[in-house]
Amino acid sequence: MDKFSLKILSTLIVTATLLGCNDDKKVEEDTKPVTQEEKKKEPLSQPLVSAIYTADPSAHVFNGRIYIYPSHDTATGTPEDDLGSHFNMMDYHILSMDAPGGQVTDHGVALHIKDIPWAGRQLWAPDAAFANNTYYLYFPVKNKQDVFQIGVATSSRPEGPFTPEKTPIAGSYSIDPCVFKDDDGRFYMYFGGIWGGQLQRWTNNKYDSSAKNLEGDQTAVLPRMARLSTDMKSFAEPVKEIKIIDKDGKLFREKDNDKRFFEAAWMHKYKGKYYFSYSTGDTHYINYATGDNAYGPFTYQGVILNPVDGWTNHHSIVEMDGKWWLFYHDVQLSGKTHLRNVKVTELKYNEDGSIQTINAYK
Ligand code: FUB
Repeated sequence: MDKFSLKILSTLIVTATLLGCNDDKKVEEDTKPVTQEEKKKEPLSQPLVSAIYTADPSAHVFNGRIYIYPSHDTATGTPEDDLGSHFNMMDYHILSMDAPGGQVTDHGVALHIKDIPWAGRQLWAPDAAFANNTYYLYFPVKNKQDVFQIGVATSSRPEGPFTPEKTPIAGSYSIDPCVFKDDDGRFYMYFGGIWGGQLQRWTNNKYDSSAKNLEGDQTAVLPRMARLSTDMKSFAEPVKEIKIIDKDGKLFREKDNDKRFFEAAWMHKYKGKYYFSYSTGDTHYINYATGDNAYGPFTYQGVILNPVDGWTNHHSIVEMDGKWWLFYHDVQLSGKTHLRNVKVTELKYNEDGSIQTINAYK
């Protein structure tokens, strides 16, 4: 079968699947026709699930199985705006599989916004960790004053259901938590996202609702981090900025928007080095920078993932049985930027520890 016939066949399968999908009934009316340009593109990987829309995949290996903690995109009809109001998610579904390429299980609703007492709207990109014989789900959501904070919920099982704490993590703000366990057993949370993620409104850990997006020569907003207490529900230290520097030791400016941090922090360790990766948002790259300890500074190295279809680019990196995997998303199923689908592909390192850049389309 040639590539074009394959594309038609996969479109038919996807359409048939979506027609059978109860959860996102507005999918059909929201789906745009595939453009001529898209017809030419062959995706590197296929969506892991197609019965629901999923995004922002944070993957972890728990008990020899891969668990994916994604956002659950839904077509709520919320009008699109520059603050991302159309990303109006209400719950989380955890996915799992034996290994990349294996059958994917959707474990159903793991946490719903109605069960989070302090939540207002928009459950965005979550992450998870295991400690104290407990699974912790970390999630950003706007509080009732419309300010993003980060909450935590617990479960005895990696797939949930999760029970949320009654209040957000004290001192937390903005979006996209990534919780990283270092080799000494300490856990750190990396977080933040500018523009709709509100990070530009936080200076010295104080909120200013009138703060504007930065411009031009201004030093770009820096991502944040804090070590977690052993209870995994609080910060053990004040939130700090993380420096991402170029090879000359200089911080990026806002106009360096193909390199500066925007959102979607992820931390992993490879051969003793700390790899801090992130999305550049409006230029749509997943970039990385490396450092010698969990606090940085991190020196910019390059691009992990080139832009994908859709506005957002968001990822996680996980090792299983000696191979490394990049989880990411695009909008293959819907063509709509707020109705995404998670995917996985292998990630490879060069001998010198640099990461081989991935193109999501052949
Ligand atoms: O899914 C909502 C937001 O879009 C995430 O928090 C960002 O990282 C971007 O993917």
